[in-house]
Amino acid sequence: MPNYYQALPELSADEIGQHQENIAKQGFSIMENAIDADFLSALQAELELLEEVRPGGDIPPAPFTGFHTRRWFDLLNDGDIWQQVGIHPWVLAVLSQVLGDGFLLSTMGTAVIGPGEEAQGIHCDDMVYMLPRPHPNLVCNTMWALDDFTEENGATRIVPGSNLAETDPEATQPPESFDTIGLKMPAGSIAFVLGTTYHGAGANQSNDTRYALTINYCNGRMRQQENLMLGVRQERLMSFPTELQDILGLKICQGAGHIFALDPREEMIRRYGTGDAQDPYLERRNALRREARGSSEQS
Ligand SMILES: O=C(O)CCC(=O)C(=O)O
Repeated sequence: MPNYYQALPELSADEIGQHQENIAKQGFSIMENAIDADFLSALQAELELLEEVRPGGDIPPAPFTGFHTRRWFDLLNDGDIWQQVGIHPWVLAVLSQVLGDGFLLSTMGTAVIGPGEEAQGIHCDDMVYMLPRPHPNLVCNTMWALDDFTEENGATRIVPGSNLAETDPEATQPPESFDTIGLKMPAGSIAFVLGTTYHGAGANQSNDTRYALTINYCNGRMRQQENLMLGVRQERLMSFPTELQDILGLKICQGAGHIFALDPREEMIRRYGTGDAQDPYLERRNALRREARGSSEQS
């Protein structure tokens, strides 16, 4: 597997500061040229593979998550490329300023939106924690544009400055009633969307599918949205890059996350060694997931 970040220049302190300021003031910030052409085509190929092994995505059609949208999760059990997705150097550099030391990867998903999909309800990604505002930054999502994001194909809708609102949006309010802008950006861009920012996927009124990833991070003291520590097969987890292990939770964050009061990795290495990158159970897990999807659609 090539290292897709080998040729990526470092973000300067000024660039990091600018993204931090944009995120604090308007709730979002866009980084163009963050994913190069080879990385984009490798990710496209991976999405095609997912369609083959788990057709239609991992969750059944539903109003909030969409009727023509394919969302795959548990991606760290899939191709090795997902390990790189979790640790984009520009993303990590900005997030360490936004979420603080010890932040975690919270959930990795796809948002592959087909033609005819209606606009998603406007929401905030940290509503999952149900904490009153204002509160410290708990969540920051990153939207990976694998295609150009346009007004027509469902670019994410954002309410600029809503990260400073005193309350979360009402779930019953129709998306059109919010004063949104489209997060227009060229393929290869990554946008930060703060957990308090009002947003939702736009309607896809084009004839093409909009391909995107949503890679979401949280403050190190919050529970991860996806059960990544249990979900990733432990032997495989121990073969991941240290940086990824750290943000999955294999690093103590201000006293939280220990095993036997020690860095969890010490005990994990004792139990599982330094890892086995091969995944004999992957096919079985994909078959089980297909079966579960099939029966949930029949019921
Ligand atoms: O796909 C998008 O543009 C936004 C996705 C989103 O906000 C979500 O799924 O919660």
